Amino acid sequence: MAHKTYGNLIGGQWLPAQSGKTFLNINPADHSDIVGEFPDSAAADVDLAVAAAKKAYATWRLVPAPKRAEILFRAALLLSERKEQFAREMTREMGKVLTETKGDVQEAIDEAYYVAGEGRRLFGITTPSELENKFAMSVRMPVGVIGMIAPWNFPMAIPSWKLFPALVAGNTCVIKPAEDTPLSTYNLVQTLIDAGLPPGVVNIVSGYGPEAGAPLVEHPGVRAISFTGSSATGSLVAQRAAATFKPVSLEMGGKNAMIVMDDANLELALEGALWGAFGTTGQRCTATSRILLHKSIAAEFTSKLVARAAALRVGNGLDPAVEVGPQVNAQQIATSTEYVAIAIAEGAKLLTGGHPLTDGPCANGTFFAPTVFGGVTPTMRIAREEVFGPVVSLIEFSTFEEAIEIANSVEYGLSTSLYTKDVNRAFTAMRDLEAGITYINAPTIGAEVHLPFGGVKKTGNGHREGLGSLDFYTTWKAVYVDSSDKLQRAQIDNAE
Ligand code: UN1
Repeated sequence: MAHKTYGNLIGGQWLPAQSGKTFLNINPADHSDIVGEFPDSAAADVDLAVAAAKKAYATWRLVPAPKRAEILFRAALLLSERKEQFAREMTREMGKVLTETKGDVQEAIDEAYYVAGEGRRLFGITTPSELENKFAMSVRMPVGVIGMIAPWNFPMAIPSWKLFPALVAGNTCVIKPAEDTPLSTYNLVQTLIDAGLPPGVVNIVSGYGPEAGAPLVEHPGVRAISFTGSSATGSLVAQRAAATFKPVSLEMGGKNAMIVMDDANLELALEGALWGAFGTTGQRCTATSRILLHKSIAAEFTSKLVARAAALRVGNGLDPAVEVGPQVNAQQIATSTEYVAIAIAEGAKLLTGGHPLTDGPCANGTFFAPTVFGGVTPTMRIAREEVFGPVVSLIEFSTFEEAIEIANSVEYGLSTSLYTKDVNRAFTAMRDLEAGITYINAPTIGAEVHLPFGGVKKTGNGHREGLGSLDFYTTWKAVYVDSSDKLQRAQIDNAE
């Protein structure tokens, strides 16, 4: 079947890249399936998109916030109607299984309902003035044009975490979707347009990081950047944005630990481990990539986990029997393969998997066998560095305190989890695990949109998506109204 060619969205028009260049979006489960052809954009396209966003900002910022929010409510309804179709297209471009891509679309729906409610809040604070007949208040103002760089692992949910709060607050946007998954951003934005979003309020520039992402970060017309991706790229983004003093929100890597205590419900922990480590083929920044096992349950847990991991059905995510889809591209397969070699060289014990899958249902794509390493020690690279694939490390410990110390010993701090029935330990872990997210008796994945999402250390730079995102997409303005009809001098006229 002939594939479809998509344009950039600039000021409401679908335009090819100025250079005429394109790239193909290919199904990672079946390389003969071309999902679409997208503009391979560069600085000239970014310039056009930023100009369109700037123009639209002049009127969008004046639309009352409750009216802006109504567009999001309508988009939520449309997304619900289109959920099945968008999920199928997302599985085709990204690979994860259909139940998960439906969850990804649902996360955008949840975000729309959550943040559209803010249209009638966006609360500021009024406070007494120190002077008579003077009124003091603080209001949230939009920031201006926001540049957004999105990852491929949550192709609709993560763009929605960025676009929706930015829009309700009155900003206009230029988004660069990941080159592996542009279609889901197109589907999301087309839905916003169908819900009534005016031209130019959201613009899409598709392409690669160095050619299309870097000019967006550096553009003087862009007031802030929201980025989700690797810590290595995030560091470049922050450094380049610093030259124009842009605020940057960074959501980056993780090396998320699940701690299983000796009193845990082991069957529950096992289910959680499989879902946390191999859901989304391990390609979540929240993926469970280290499982810390109390030594008294380690042998039993390990043998059960290995058996279950080896039995997972890997294949095309559109097949309802499949539990684990492909990795998104050959580069990710290369990274997983490289880390397997590193782990073996360090002395870790390969218990199952450890290689690409190239036969049967996996013959035409980029698949990797669910992989479990035992005998991992906390100092090994496989225990410290993000793989972003279906590879999990098992580490044994003797005491709860030691487990917390191991969990905290990495440079990342996104998500953590503890399986125990001991309420005292649960509360100690909630306090002492150095991470933006802690789960008790649940794996490290499964964040809900209305709680803060983000991490500490190398995972982030202090901003949060979900609860807290409006702090990034608005700027505070203090307003003083003096009704005294005379000059009143703060700090001076009322002083002793
Ligand atoms: C990610 O891990 O890259 O918490 C995002 C979760 C999802 C979002 C994950 N709701 O697992």
